[in-house]
Amino acid sequence: MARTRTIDSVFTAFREGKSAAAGRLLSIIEDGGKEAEKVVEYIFPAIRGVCRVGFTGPPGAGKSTIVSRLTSYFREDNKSVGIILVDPTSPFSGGALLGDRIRMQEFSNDPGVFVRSLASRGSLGGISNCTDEAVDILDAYGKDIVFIETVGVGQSELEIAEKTHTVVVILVPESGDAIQAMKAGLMEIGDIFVMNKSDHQDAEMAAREIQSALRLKESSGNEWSPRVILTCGLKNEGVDELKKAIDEHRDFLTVNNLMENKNRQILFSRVRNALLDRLEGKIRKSPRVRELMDEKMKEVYAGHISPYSVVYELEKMINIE
Ligand SMILES: Nc1nc2c(ncn2[C@@H]2O[C@H](COP(=O)(O)OP(=O)(O)O)[C@@H](O)[C@H]2O)c(=O)[nH]1
Ligand SMILES: [Mg+2]
Repeated sequence: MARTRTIDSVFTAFREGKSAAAGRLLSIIEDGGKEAEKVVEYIFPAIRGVCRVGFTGPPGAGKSTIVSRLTSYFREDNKSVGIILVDPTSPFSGGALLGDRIRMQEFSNDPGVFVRSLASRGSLGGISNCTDEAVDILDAYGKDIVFIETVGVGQSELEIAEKTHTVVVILVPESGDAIQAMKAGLMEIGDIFVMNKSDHQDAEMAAREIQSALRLKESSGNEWSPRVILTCGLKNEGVDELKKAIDEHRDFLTVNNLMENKNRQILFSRVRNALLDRLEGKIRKSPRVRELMDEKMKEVYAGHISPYSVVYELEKMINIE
């Protein structure tokens, strides 16, 4: 009872626009479980499909620097901004969290900016990260735009495209990023490419490389042609141009009636990913699956049956047509 009252009072405070309540809801989401489901059910009717911009690229490319610079430009434009930093606890990202927190601190006295870092695990499905739910909260909270920064390691880089309206890929000249980006599939997902650290001598050439790689895959029709923008996060150069490109991409989606479609894609992949996460969790935890595997693997080890025959049998047991 006491618990129910507590969460209801958090909802009330949230409706009144209290940022502490938004923070509390985000923590509940992060913890997962039944309480988190309740928050999702409560929030969902209030979401408006807020504009989401994803920032991805290798660690150290300057994503956080650019995101905080951009935030200032959007604030000058009177837009309220939500910022989600995904996966700061990843073993790969090490000290990213501390650095990001320090960088974003400049907004701590601005009620128009809400910054939150999220651990990648422990959400509704038990496995997936809870970025979608966190964006819902910032959406329902009334933010005009939400920035999502990935740590830029592994899957998170590509997943961001399924969660956002606009993807900004941030690269740097020094590490052969252009080639890495092509290999990692980043060229396919970027709406805007930022070559940051333009104070480095190779920056212009690296930007041209990206430009020509894009030209190779450019298709005809009225599709968006990805932009390439040179920036210097340290000196705040080119960030105004990036702001303009983000606005233009949103206008492009709106004018061409693509917003609705994007919003549907975001919801569709969200349901699919949550389902896959949940199924995976169930399969991992299922004692029946475990038993059957223990039993059958002995035969696989002995070379009597193939690994696939075990898979087929497990599949039959789970029984999804
Ligand atoms: N030389 C140079 N350094 C930059 C620039 N932008 C950011 N940095 C530095 O690069 C480092 C990593 O930046 P950060 O924003 O944390 O990168 P993230 O890991 O992609 O979020 C920091 O030390 C920044 O100060 C730039 O334009 N030029
Ligand atoms: Mg960062």
